[in-house]
Amino acid sequence: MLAVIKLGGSVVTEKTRPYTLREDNINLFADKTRQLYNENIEVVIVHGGGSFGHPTAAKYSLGSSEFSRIKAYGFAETRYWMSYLNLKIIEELLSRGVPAISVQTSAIAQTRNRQLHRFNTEVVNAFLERMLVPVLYGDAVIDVTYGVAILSGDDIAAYLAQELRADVLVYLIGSGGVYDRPPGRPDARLLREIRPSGALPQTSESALDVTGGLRHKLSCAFSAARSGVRVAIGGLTYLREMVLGQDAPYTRVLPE
Ligand code: IP8
Repeated sequence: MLAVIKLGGSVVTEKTRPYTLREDNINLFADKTRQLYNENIEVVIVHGGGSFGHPTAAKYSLGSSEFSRIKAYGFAETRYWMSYLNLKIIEELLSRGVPAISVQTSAIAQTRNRQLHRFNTEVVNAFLERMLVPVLYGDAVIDVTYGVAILSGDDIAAYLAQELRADVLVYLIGSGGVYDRPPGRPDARLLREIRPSGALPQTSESALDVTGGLRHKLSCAFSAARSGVRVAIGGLTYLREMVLGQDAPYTRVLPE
């Protein structure tokens, strides 16, 4: 069984406090991944930028057109912070005996018009064949139209799930699933199912997000679901249940 897990930036970092890790969640994620790995479930991890990637990319307007010397520096700084965050996650997995291997996204992916254009899936597959756990991330990448762009981990996870014919794609998010209204509100209700033809939930994303937040995540999730991958969106607590398709409080993404 193959699971592609997108580990949301808001799960592993404090989204409102720049460059701050959520170490408790990183540890819990590593514990749960060890359990899956020990049950011979193949895992590919893709993490988001959280308060490491997004503020840096925004500071240098990496998503806008016109490349410049200052953007070159911003590209390098964004890459630095993403590598830093990636290594923190890898460290915890390795210390639990999980053979996690960092895959530098910008070395194997490019965009055109800010859409995924080239991606070396073979290298990810070759790592899987050798019982490794590849850990990729949303990243600053070469864009053949605009010079550079930000490629979201949400796109990478959906793309890989389809290309590798994963059994399941899980989006782990800080709020624990998709709600009918902003999750902080007392009357907010977890949606147990969501489909593209239904109304999109209202969100109140205040933290800086250069890649489009929940709306973008849902469009990636729907495209994977339409291609036949089972897709779930939920919190870290129920990672195992989502991977195995068991009943628990999370959101199932239906193809139509
Ligand atoms: O948080 C964005 O990845 P995401 C990565 O998965 C950067 O959208 C560098 C902001």
